[in-house]
Amino acid sequence: MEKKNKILMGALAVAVIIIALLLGYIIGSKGKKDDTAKQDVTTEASTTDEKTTEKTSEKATENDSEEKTTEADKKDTTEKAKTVEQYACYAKISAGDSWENEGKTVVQYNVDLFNKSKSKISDWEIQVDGFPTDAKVGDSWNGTIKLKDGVLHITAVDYNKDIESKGSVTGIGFQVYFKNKGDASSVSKNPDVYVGGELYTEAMPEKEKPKDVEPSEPPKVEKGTPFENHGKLSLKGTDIVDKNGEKYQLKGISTHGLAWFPEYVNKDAFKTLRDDWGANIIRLAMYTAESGGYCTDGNQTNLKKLVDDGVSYATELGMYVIIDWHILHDTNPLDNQDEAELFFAEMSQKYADYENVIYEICNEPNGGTEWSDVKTYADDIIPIIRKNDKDALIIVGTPTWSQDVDIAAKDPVDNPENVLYAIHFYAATHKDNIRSKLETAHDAGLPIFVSEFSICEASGNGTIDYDSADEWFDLINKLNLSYCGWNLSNKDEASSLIDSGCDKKSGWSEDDLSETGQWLRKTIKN
Ligand code: IDC
Repeated sequence: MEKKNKILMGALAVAVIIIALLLGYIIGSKGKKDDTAKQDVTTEASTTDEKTTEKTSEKATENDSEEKTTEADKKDTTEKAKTVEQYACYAKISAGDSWENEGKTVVQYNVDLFNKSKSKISDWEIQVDGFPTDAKVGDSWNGTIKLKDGVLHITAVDYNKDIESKGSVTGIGFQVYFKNKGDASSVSKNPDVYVGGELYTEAMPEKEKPKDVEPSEPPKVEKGTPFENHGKLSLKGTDIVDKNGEKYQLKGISTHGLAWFPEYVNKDAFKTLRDDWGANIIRLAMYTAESGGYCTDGNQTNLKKLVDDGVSYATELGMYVIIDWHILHDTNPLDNQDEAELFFAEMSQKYADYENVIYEICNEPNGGTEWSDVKTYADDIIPIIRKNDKDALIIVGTPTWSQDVDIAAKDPVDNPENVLYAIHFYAATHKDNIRSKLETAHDAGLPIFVSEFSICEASGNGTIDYDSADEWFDLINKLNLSYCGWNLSNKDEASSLIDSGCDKKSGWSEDDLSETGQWLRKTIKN
């Protein structure tokens, strides 16, 4: 009897241990899975396995809450989008126009592919899932499009097979015919990118943190200067107003590329522009992608020193000053967004206590860059500046070399306080059609800044059109717009303000100025 009991007890103990071990295993592996999912969202996934886990868990969430598009769902999508962007190579898809045709719903899509990795890629393929199996592809451009079993495959056409490091293929477009209205809603917003047949999973290096810089103490401001009289500026409707709430107009000059004409960043030059021309603002144009650009082969330390010097001189002279992130060849501000984030974090920390500094966050988006991309960029950069500088004026560039203010007016940035939008014109090229964009946007209540213009052709050279220039200025003055004329240099081109035969770096006489220079001086003075 005794022995039997002992055996029974022993068996029971073994069973308890086995159950405990099993439970432990189940709990443990569940915990592990949750951790992986969490990690996928917050840090870069580095192996194919991790990405698969992430996809499965995402699909599960999608199915669970099919009907409810709650805040949580939205968050889930943005978090996924972030994860996708952490891959060195990623694609973005956006649905554009949609219409009915022969009983089908046609949706037009745009896809952009970015290669942020350190190497050139070729043999790429983008896959987008979630298409109904009965959907059909219509017209397409800039890509070879195939739809098979609900997955859309995009491969290169002959001219866009190779994508350089930091390069992109933008403007891939196609139309899809859906049998039922609403079928398009299942299309994935996060395409997968394959390179050489492999899912591209090379992780981006972790984002660099902005350098902590000491806020600079503003220098003493000269008496009787524009800044002393008008102080901190802000927006009231579409108008810039001064510290007393009175309408104010900024009138001034843009430097040429800081890297190319650094000698004009000197205090006497700015003083001449203030005292002899009547300018109250200087724009410091720092190219990001041309030769010597901040994000290409430029010396960042030297460029930042030029910005610093420019800001100091302008501030001592009681002038306002724009720090211009001069994108041009880098057509889409998203291309160098990481650098822009670091730059504006640093600048806004440094100049947090200056009340005369204005930030222009992307000179001229172009090359088909859509407003939605510029807005995405602006909605990321503006909060970075605002963290340090709560109320400085900020200027946002607009598509088509800062002409499409009418498009921006339909969908302004998320935090519009003290934000203006750039319109740029070159009077001999841009006439009524751009002026009417300006009026449309202004009528819609959009605050606008003419942060760059000249009176010659869009090349910055060619003939001057004084009549068109007059029409522009009638409108500028009627709408109380602020402006900066391009460019402070003696380069042999029509837009340069100093005559190409003049070597003086300040104290110019009328004869030292180019035709454009003479015109602009007169215009500002009046
Ligand atoms: C031009 C300069 C020219 C320089 C060129 C570089 O005038 O000397 O070689 O850039 O690409 C803009 C741009 C501005 C251009 C200017 C004239 O913002 O950088 O400057 N322009 O082409 N938009 C419309 C015209």
